[in-house]
Amino acid sequence: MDAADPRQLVSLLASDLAWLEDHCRRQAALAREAGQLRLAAALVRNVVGPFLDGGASTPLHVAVVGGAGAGKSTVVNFLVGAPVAEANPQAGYTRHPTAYLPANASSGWSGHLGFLGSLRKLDQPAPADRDEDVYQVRRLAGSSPNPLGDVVVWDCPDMTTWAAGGYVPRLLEVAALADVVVYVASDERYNDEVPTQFLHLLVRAGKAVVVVLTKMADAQTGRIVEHFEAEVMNRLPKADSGRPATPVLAIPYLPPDALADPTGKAAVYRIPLINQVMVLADPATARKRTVDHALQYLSTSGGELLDVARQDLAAMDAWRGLVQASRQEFDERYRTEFLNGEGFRRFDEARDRLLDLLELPGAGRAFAMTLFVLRLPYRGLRSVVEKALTRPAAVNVGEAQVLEDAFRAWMDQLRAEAIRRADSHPLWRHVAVGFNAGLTEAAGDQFHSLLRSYQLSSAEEIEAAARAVTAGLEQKPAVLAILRGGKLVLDLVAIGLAFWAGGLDWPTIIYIFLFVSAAHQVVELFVRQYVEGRRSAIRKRKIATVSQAVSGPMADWLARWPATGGSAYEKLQGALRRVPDTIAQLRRLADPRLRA
Ligand SMILES: Nc1nc2c(ncn2[C@@H]2O[C@H](COP(=O)(O)OP(=O)(O)OP(=O)(O)O)[C@@H](O)[C@H]2O)c(=O)[nH]1
Ligand SMILES: [Mg+2]
Repeated sequence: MDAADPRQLVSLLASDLAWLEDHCRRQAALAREAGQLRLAAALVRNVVGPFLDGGASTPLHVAVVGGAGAGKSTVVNFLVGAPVAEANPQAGYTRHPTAYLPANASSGWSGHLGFLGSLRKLDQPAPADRDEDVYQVRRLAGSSPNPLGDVVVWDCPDMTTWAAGGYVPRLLEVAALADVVVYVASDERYNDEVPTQFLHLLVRAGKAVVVVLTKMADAQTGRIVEHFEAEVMNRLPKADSGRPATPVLAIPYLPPDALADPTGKAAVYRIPLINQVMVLADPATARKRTVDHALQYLSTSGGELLDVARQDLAAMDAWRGLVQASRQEFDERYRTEFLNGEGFRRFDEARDRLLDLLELPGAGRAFAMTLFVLRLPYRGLRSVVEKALTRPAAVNVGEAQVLEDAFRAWMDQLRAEAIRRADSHPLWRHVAVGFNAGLTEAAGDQFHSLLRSYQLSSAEEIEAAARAVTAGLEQKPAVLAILRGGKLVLDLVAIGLAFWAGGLDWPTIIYIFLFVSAAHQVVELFVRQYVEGRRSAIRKRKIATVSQAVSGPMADWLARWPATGGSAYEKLQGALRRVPDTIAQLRRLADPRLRA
């Protein structure tokens, strides 16, 4: 997979992130996370993709961002050195990004696949308040050379709320593209929450940032910068060695004629700004830094980006947990309703066969028959007692029936629980709806196919286990001979004891009846014990087999169900699995070129 085409990797990662972003946008509480995912996807499409494609010749990009009416368009004019961007007293006037570039610079960079995502390039100039997913490229007419060189300066819409799904993504696309971000905040709103969060995000994403505070009274400049440093900058993630420090500049409230003449009357404010941007927009290093930081951000915050799926994963875990818990109830029901009442009569036959086997064959048969006759009174008496003591066995419901009933109860429980939790997370609703739309039938089909193969193997297994009770002995004549000999000795001892106790008198007859029966009873006890052991072993085997061959695979099937059939959860799982992997691959592809 390492040899994968970078373009494929870029579009795979971008589409996975886009899918996650879309998934977040459906949940109002995750608007900010959706913004982060958009920024990540835009870093991949606008920065990493062109770099891997060999886009070294593309110009540097400077994006001017900030809250509504902060003075972004005014700052753009300072940067390009002419009042070209429409500054407007109506806050939130600029609604789509506009790129300003020198008259004869190439704009071929905008043709890169996936560049600026869903934003369409306008062919004709349009007013800055056109509220659509578009961007425009305007060439500067002026002949005065810009000290910044061939940089592209972007005027952007504001980001006063993350939930402005319509135009915040337009801003994020350009912010991701930028090699330098100029963050503008006006004196009365420099502390606003959302723009500040946005600034944090940009710094964490490794962007080189210049802060410009605007519109304060001249005398207030120092105080406001200080306050901004304390309130906003100090809370930013600390700059590490690889990240440039963030300078903070101030442009006080200027008269309109100064605004209209950035290179003349406003030059005293423009020059420090240009200088700071020039330091960060060094053509030799800036692009590699942008790419390197983008990849670094993607690698280190990949996990955090995927955190947006935390609730979905928790809901999936809860579903799996429920399936497993109810599976145990299924097993338990099989045990109590079937196994505990099931006698496995084949083992009674096996016991009788085993007793029979211990009797002497051939010439000894007459002796065995004699003893059999001697035991008749005892046997008769015992069967009378047994009949009186044992209650008739309850009719045991067949195994298949018990399994069917337990399965139906299992499904009913899952369905009831899914309906009960339907409002807590979309996954439960998905399952609840599924139960009304084919899940019950599909689960039934799955269950019956598991049941069929289980039943085939199960019948054979019981038969084989019952046969094994005697088969082992039949194959070992020596052991059988020893056991038969033992039984013969026991019978002879019983007879001997009878003579010893009764002498040659009539009570001996009674003693013989008694002792021979007692001896047989002892043998029968051992045989019974042995066969019972076998019977309970098969019981254990049965529950293990049902669990392994029926309820286990069934539970797996059910647990997986929400993430199959092209559902959102299937895509979610796929995206979660792929994203870290794809980022790592892109990093490996980019690293040698970044170090070159
Ligand atoms: N007089 C004066 N007006 C200023 C100054 N800076 C900005 N403005 C005015 O404030 C208004 C907003 O400035 P813009 O540059 O349009 O602000 P923006 O951030 O681009 O605003 P949106 O695009 O609407 O979000 C405009 O009418 C500017 O002319 C200044 O220093 N002096
Ligand atoms: Mg504007």
